[in-house]
Formats: sequence, structure tokens, C-alpha cells
Amino acid sequence: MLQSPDRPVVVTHWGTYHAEMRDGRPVALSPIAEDPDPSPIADGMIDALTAPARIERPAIRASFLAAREEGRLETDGRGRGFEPFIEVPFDEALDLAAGEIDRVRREHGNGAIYGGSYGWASAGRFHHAQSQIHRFLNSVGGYVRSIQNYSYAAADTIVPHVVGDKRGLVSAHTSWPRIAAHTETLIMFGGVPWKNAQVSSGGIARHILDENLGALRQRGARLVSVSPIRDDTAGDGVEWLPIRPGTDTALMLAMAHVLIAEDRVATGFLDRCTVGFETLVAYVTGTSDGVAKTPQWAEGITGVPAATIRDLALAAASSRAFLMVAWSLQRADSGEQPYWMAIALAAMLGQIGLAGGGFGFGYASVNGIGNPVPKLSFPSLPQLDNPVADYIPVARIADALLHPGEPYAFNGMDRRYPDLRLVYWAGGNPFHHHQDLNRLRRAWQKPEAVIVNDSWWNPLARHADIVFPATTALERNDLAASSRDRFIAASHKVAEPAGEARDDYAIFSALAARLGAADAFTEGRDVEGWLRHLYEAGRDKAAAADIALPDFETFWRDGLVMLPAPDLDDQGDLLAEFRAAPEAAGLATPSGRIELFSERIAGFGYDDCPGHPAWLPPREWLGAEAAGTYPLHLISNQPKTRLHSQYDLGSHSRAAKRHDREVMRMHAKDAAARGIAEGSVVRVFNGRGACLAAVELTDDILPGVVQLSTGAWYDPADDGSDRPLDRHGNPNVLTADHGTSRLSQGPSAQSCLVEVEPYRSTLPPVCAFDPPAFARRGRD
Ligand SMILES: Nc1nc2c(c(=O)[nH]1)N[C@H]1C(S)=C(S)[C@@H](COP(=O)(O)OP(=O)(O)OC[C@H]3O[C@@H](n4cnc5c(=O)[nH]c(N)nc54)[C@H](O)[C@@H]3O)O[C@H]1N2
Ligand SMILES: Nc1nc2c(c(=O)[nH]1)N[C@H]1C(S)=C(S)[C@@H](COP(=O)(O)OP(=O)(O)OC[C@H]3O[C@@H](n4cnc5c(=O)[nH]c(N)nc54)[C@H](O)[C@@H]3O)O[C@H]1N2
Ligand SMILES: [Mo]
Repeated sequence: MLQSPDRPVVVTHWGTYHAEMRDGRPVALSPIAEDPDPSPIADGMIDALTAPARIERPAIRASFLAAREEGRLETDGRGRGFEPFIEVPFDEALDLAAGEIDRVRREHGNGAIYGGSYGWASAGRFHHAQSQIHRFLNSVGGYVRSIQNYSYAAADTIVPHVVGDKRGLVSAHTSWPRIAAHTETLIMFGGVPWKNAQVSSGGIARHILDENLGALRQRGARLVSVSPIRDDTAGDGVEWLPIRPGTDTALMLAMAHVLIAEDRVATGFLDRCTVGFETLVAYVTGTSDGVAKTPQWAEGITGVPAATIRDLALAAASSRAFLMVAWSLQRADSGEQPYWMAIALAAMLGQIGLAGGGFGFGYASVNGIGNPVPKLSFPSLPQLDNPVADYIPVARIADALLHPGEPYAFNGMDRRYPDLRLVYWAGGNPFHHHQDLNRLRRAWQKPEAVIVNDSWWNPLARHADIVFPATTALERNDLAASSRDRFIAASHKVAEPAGEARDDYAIFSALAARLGAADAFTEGRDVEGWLRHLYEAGRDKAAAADIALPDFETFWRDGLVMLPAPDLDDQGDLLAEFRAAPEAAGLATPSGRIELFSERIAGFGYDDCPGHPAWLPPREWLGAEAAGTYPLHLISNQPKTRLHSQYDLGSHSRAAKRHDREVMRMHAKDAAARGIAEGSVVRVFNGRGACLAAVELTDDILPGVVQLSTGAWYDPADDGSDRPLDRHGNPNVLTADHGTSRLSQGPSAQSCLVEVEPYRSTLPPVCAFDPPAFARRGRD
């Protein structure tokens, strides 16, 4: 038996743990024995349950409540983020929220409700907040949704144009064990950061990065990590190729140039499996634009020596080579290009579909990419149909709020932004994830009402009008399963809800009842009824895939079922069937082949995304202009000590801060030039905003680059400015809110220049983890 009553299983996005219970409370989370390389992120979860910033009761922003009590429709949201809140009885908050939803849907239609509610929420299948909110909003008439994600929006749009679907991006990856067994030269653009492989959406049973890199090392494979940061691929035997951020396309183009110039192109593969090579050749050699994309040319852009580029291209052509590209590369201006060019380069090497050869995206961006799993997709809460057809690309939220009705281009379409009056968010944090937070704050003043369910008074909750206290994953029973791992788990309630916190399901059930949709939303089931219902449906699906799952009672008692590992040879290599029979197994592209030139994209006429992969200098990068006001490139990558903003207030995340601030890494040379000392607090700034951070000096980073990970809770000083100083170290006060291109309109956080200076004034306290001010009704 796996679990005992004093060690129930709980599941998080960063792993599966036993809750060690003392006197009916969890005191620690210990990893399950099945996990060879568990993550310590869970260490901060227990103290966070009872932190002062816990939301314990429903609360309403003071002037919002005053306006509604006077029957006024307050449209001035300028108080959002700074005003005090008034705690109210649960029923009153529910009445108020249901009233707002009903008013907006009657006066403006459901197309005025934004319910995209992007975010990772927590790992269980039933209490998954996005599924809950989408089901709820659908049951009351629908909402404007978002498409894509912040993770790989540009890739999501470009990859299907090139290979016909999302193979190699979200599915059908060549598995890690195949790579470990066959690849001779592994080139990792963006590395394979252990910090990122700690997590995977929906939960993890086994962390697999270490064992696979270990196997590659043992076999003597050549490991090349192309990245501005050395430890993006950790451990011995890794060649670090520092590169200027945002310039990988130039490096790949130059590798293509070497292959062409030295007659190493796999023309047989190109003839059978691709279209458009001639156009790409004309561009690479410079016949079409007068610029030959030689290694010397690329050295000037990337900072990688020309001889190294030639060596790398020839090494790849002379061995079984695999190109990995992290998701980070496309979270940048023209982020489509490195992805398109990586596919083109892999095609020129001719190894796509061979054992351990070709390309693949997002390995170690999350643990589950390349994890061999049985073909079983476990059911989740059905979301019902959305009667509203309208959507926005997810990262265009501030544009939509600021520019209702205005036109924008997207993937060949001419669209218009909706006119959004009400925003409801549960399970995501736009004041974590969105770029240019000062701009978002201006946009956030526009809606008539903002409703949020969350567990903590994080910056999103503080910027809401109506706040509902939600339980955390440790405070409710749930089912967990991931399409990228081999487990089904029972995640147990191990703590009582804080204060009056309720499950999102309970909050939405109560709202649905007030809006005449109780039955549609609940189908008459309580939580346990749903868990049994979903589990039985999953058990049927598993049986159809020849996997026997125990009955619900046994499952619940044991806590965890590990599914059988699939036969690795069955998992194959990405596009192997296509390679073997390009006609019969043709791709869903217009040509049926891999498109190195896309007539369709060329037909859109976008100068920021032409018909073939191209080097398009980003708006902000370490090119010639960088010698100007903001000479440092800011990498705002994923944090090592938490998932995004989740549990930033917990002890594990806080232990890594200095002077209570987030730590920014900087090269010693860049620090010396600015009189900045190790461990001191600095001001990081550009024309969009400024934040404080504590400095760690390192030579593991390319000079000219600074790294401040995401996730420190935004903590604006209440200084009346429209660009208030963030006291805590949230890089999104600095990043730019531009679409990657008109093709994808994805987020482009990584194209960001800044300057850094010592902070010599008295250090302001960090208030991010304090609850907001509360007022009493009638006087604020
Ligand atoms: N500068 C920069 N910005 C970035 C990125 C970057 O690389 N650089 N990366 C981007 C990427 S890839 C992503 S995916 C986004 C991530 O952005 P998000 O996914 O929005 O970030 P999280 O902090 O995970 O937000 C989850 C929120 O849900 C809440 N929550 C958790 N469980 C529950 C629940 O059961 N119910 C309710 N109601 N709430 C719950 C948490 O408390 C938290 O506030 O950030 C993006 N932003
Ligand atoms: N611990 C932890 N793990 C996470 C997350 C988290 O919040 N915490 N978030 C998860 C989520 S939602 C996602 S989408 C994934 C994201 O996965 P990624 O997007 O792959 O993650 P990042 O950490 O943003 O970037 C990885 C590395 O790419 C490098 N890099 C950045 N720009 C460039 C460039 O232009 N060229 C090259 N060659 N390298 C570059 C950076 O040095 C960075 O450390 O991570 C997931 N994993
Ligand atoms: Mo992501």
C-alpha cells in the first residue's frame, strides 16, 4: 500500500507528495518514492496556508461597494490596486457578483464578459479553476475566451503552417529515452534547464530530465547548450555557447549557409519531404536580399565566433544530430522565426524521422515533454458549449481593454477587439503573467467590474472589485492525471479551508443558482459525485486502452496508480511515418510537405513575418542601438524556487530573496562598471517602468545580459505616479507589451532592454505579502 492515513497523497504541478500529518494537520510534504528527482518547491506550501495574506472572507473594493449601494454604475476603476476593501457576508458578495454578471449580459450581451481567465491554477482535474470558470460562464450564456497561451503562442501559430499541425510542439515528440539512446550531437537552444523541468501542468509522478541527460553523458554524446546563461544546462560535459538573446535565428541561418557552401545539404530529404528550399537558399546566400548569411555575418549579430558556428554545422551534418529549442526563444519579438528556422535547419540536415535525429520543442521547458506515456487521455470537467464565438489572442488583453472595437491583424485575419465590460478571473494572475504592468494597470481601470477568486491577496486580488476566497489544492479532494505522465492520483484534502474559503465549484454553483443555471452547472452532483463520475469515465477509457484501473474505493485508499511504460520503439521518432512515406502520410500543410517557404504566410503580406524564415532584428536587443539609454538585455525567465507567482509568499521562495527582494543575476564586469556591489539593492529601469532587486554577481551569464526571473508579487509604491516603483522585483514592469508579429500576436517578454543603477535611498519595505487595508462599510 502506498499511503497510510497519516501520509495521504497530494498532487501539485511540481510533483506528487505525501502529506506528513501531525494532530490532523500537515507539517511537511515528502516526495513519493517513485520520483527519482523530486522538486523542493513544495516546501513552501504549508506555511502559505495560514499566511497573513490568505483571503479569509469575501471582500469588495470600498468605492465599488459605495457606488453600487447608491445605485451608481461606477466606471472609474482608478482605485483598483490601492483602495481598501470591505469584507462582507458570503451571500452578499454572491448577490453582488451575480447582479453584475446579469446586468452586463442583459445590457451588453455575454460578448461583453471576458472569461479567458488564463493561468495555471492548480493540478487537480475537477477543481481545475479554468475548467470551473469556463463551465460556469458557459452555463450562464457564454463569454469572450482567449486562445493560445503565454508559454508558446508564437510557436502554436507558426508550427502548424510549417508541419501541418502541432507535432513536435505539443505532441508526438521523439522521446527522451530515444534521444538518450541514439543522439550523437544534441544542440539545445535555450538549454534544458533543470529549474523548469521541475514542473508540468496537471502534475508529475517522476522527474525525468536528470536520468536522460545522465544517459546521454554516459554514452559520450556531444551536448551543446546555446544560451545567454550557463546553467540553463547544468552538469559536467556540457559545452556552453553563450549567445545574445533573440539572435538564434541568425545563428541557425549561418549554420544553413555552411551546409550550402560546403555541400552538406541532405537534398534527397528536401526533395521528398519539403517545399520552398530554393527560396530559402536565395535568402541564405543573399541572392534575394544582397546579404549572405555567413558565419561572419552571424558572429556580428550573435556574438558566437564564426569558426564555432562552422564547427557546429559540420558536426551536426556528420553525426546523428537533434535540435532542441526551448519555448523561451519564441516568447520574443519575431518569436516565430527561430522555430521556423530550426525546422528548416533540421530538414537540411536530413535526419527528421530518424532515430534520435531531427528537431523538437520545449524539452525541459516542462518535465513532461518527451516523456514516454501510454495513450490515455483522462477525462476532465466538461466545459459545456460557449454560445459566444468571439475571442482574443491571450496576450492581447491590455490592447482589448484599451481599444474596444479597434481592428487588429492575426494569422491572416482582420479582427476587431470586443467591448469588454466585466472581467472574471479564477486560477491565473495577469499581474504576474502580462507584460508592461503599468500599461496593464491603465487598461485594468476600464471594465465596469472585476471579479476574482483566489486564495491569497496577491496583486490580482488587490486589483479586483469583488474577491472570493478560494480553497487551495491541499484543502479539497481531487483527481489528478496528466497526459504527459504515467500516473492517476487521488489528491487528498489534508487541511481545513482557511477562514470562509470555499471551493471554486461551490462559489460557481452558488452564482449559477442565482443566475438560473444551477442544474446546467452542477448536473445535480456534489464534489464526491463528480470525482466518482470522472474516475469511472476514466476507468472506462483506460479499459479501452487495455489498462486496468482499480475501483474508486481502492484507488482512493491507495492514492496512486502508476500506468505501464509504453514500448519505446512504438513511440518512434517525430515524423518517422512521414519520412517513410511522404505521399501516403502527407502533412496537413497546403503542399502536404514541410514548408520552408509558405505561400499562405507570404500571402498575408506581413513584413514582420515573411514567407520564409528570416532574421528580423527585434525591437529591443543587444544590437548597435543597445549602446543607447538602456544597454542591458533583461531575461525574465521562469523562477527556480516556485511556479510563476504561486507560493511566492511561502518559505521556499522567500528563502532565496535578499533584503526581501527578488535576486537579479548580473555579470561582475557590468556591475563593476556601474559601481554595483554583490548583494546590494539596485534599481532596474527603462522607459516603461522600474523595480528594485538584489544583485547576485556571476560569470555564468553573458556580459550585457541580466536575469531577473518572473514571479515576485508586484508591489507598486503608492506614490501617485502612473509608473510606480515596484519594490519587490517583478520584471514585468519592464517588459514590452507587443505581439510577436501580426501572425501570432504572442507575448514577447524576452525582447527587453534595461539599465541598472545602485539604489542609494533608504530601502522601502516590501508590502507584497501583507493583506490590503480593510475599511468598514460607510466610511473608508
Ligand atoms: N516576463 C515574463 N512574463 C511571463 C513569462 C516569462 O517568461 N517572462 N512566462 C509566461 C508564461 S509561460 C506563463 S504560463 C504565465 C503564467 O502565469 P499564470 O499561470 O497566470 O501564473 P500563476 O502564478 O501560476 O497564477 C495562478 C494563480 O491561480 C491561483 N490559483 C491556484 N489554484 C487555484 C484554485 O484552485 N482556484 C483559484 N481560484 N485560484 C487558484 C494562484 O493563487 C495564482 O494567483 O506567465 C507568463 N509571463
Ligand atoms: N520552476 C519553474 N519551472 C517552470 C515554470 C515556473 O514558473 N517555475 N514555468 C513553466 C512554464 S508555464 C513554462 S511555459 C515553461 C517555460 O519554459 P522556457 O520558456 O523554456 O523557460 P525560460 O526559463 O523562460 O527560458 C529558458 C532559458 O532560455 C534562455 N533564453 C532566453 N532567451 C533566449 C534566447 O533568445 N536564446 C537562447 N538561446 N536562449 C534564451 C534563458 O537563459 C532561460 O533560462 O517553464 C515551466 N517550468
Ligand atoms: Mo507557460
